[in-house]
Amino acid sequence: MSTEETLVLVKPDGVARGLTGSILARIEAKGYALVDIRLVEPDRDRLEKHYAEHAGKAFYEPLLEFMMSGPSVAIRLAGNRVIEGFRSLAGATDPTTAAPGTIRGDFGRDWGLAVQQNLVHGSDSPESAARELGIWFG
Ligand code: YYY
Ligand code: MG
Repeated sequence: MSTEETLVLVKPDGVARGLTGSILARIEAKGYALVDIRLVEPDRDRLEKHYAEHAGKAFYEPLLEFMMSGPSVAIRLAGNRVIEGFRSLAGATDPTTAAPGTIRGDFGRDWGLAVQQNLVHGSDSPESAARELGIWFG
């Protein structure tokens, strides 16, 4: 048993579409623990830190613009293997191909916009989780 923490974001599309409650319900039904939760309107500096690994990629600027388009809900989530487990709940990055039953597969699709609006973020490793929790809750 190794309890972990991860950073989950309900991205601006999820908040704007009124899906925060539905997404939280899935997280709670899975049995993960909400340690902290807040509504955040991140500035560019915070997002550059958060998405540093993607700097320079074609989707980077549209991604930052999208992430500044409205508030996100930041969640500090705890549980055994929660990093891997939330990524599994979220589904594949591309919401068109994300499996039905996942958050992205059930609620997301390709809206024909410059950025994939895929509703949620989840840290991808213990190192990413520690770094990202510092950025959003530090
Ligand atoms: O971890 P995850 O969110 O599933 O994907 P990443 O590869 O880390 O990309 C971060 C973020 O960037 C993704 O959620 C949507 C956006 N994105 C994009 O707009 N276009 C791509 N080709 C890849 C990623
Ligand atoms: Mg990622």
